[in-house]
Amino acid sequence: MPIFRSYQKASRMSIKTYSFQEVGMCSGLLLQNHTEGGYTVRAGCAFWARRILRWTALITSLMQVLDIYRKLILARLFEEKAAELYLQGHIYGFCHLYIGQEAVAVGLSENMIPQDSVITGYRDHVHILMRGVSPENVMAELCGRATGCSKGKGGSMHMYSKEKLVYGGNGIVGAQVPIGAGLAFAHKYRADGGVAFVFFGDGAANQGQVYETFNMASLWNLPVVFVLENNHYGLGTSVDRAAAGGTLTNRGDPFSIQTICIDGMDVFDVRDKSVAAIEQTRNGGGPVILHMDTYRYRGHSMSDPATYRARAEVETVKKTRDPIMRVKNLLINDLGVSESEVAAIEQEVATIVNSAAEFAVASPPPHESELETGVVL
Ligand SMILES: Cc1ncc(C[n+]2csc(CCOP(=O)(O)OP(=O)(O)O)c2C)c(N)n1
Ligand SMILES: [Mg+2]
Repeated sequence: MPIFRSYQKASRMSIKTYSFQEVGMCSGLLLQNHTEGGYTVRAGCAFWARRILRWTALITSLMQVLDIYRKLILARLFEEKAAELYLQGHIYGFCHLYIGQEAVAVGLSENMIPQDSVITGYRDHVHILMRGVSPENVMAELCGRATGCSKGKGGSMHMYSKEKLVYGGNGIVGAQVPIGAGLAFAHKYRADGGVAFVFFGDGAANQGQVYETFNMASLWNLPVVFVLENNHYGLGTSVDRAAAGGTLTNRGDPFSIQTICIDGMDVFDVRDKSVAAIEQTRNGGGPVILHMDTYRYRGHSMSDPATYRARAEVETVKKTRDPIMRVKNLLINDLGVSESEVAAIEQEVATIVNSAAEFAVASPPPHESELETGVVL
């Protein structure tokens, strides 16, 4: 990252002095002068325009990295708070945490547009947060409160938002995949520019309905991005014991669906390796599979002590591949952001998460009159 190193001082100075728009406008003006202005001014302007454009790019990059870090921290702290509320008895039933896998949902959210729809399994808290549903509404849903995004009737596994086009939160393994193809069909039919992001796990990848869906999605050239979150375990069974063929990265081959292999613990790999494929799908190129090599730190759900794997395995992943640690190191070691600036972001997000928990716990349960609304009887 030499370009970052050499300009880190300039970018850090600039970020404190100018807003992104100010610097962008300034460089635009200088470029205009360069084309229209007199001889002497021209040379100087071109020099400064180039410099400012470079600074603008750097500031944009730095701001993007800071924003991504904030999102990763939100995902991690939100899930840690959910675990705390579960143990305190505020959350009932199942609660599947996303700790360790944050880079997948965060990185892909960078490439989504508001018209896109999202559907996933039961490990869904972070997916809906990344679509912009507030931490208050998601935490309230976890606690089964009327202020939750599914009015307190879905809980941990069934997060929905009509406004943000999030279609759950589905408890039946793999069931979201054909529904996701239906969402993609709707995008195509309405020509609304959206694509359907369909998340599913390595366990779900052995389900028959997934392959019926691949077949149809490919035949009908649907705008669907299949995101295979391979966290290496389906409940307590490792992918090596559950999936024939030694890999999940060729599962789209019989249907002529391209698979892109991505390090799902590296948010920039997720963002950058998926961007072209998503655009291709958006522009009529048909479905694509993004294979995310990721890992969950906790058990399958809050009630799973995860005794089927060695503690050392988890510790090694935490030490060598943690998605948050990677971005923190980039910020501090390569982009010149100080440890206290990073800590301030963490504190700011912790405050948001704490007040979301307070909001959720203080919210009322759903009213009796809601008993038969929003459900198919
Ligand atoms: C059709 C169906 N079969 C079995 C189950 C029980 N079950 C719940 S979660 C799970 C494992 C799924 O693993 P994976 O798809 O890898 O997702 P992850 O939990 O790792 O995110 C199973 C078998 C279920 N919910 N639905
Ligand atoms: Mg899994």
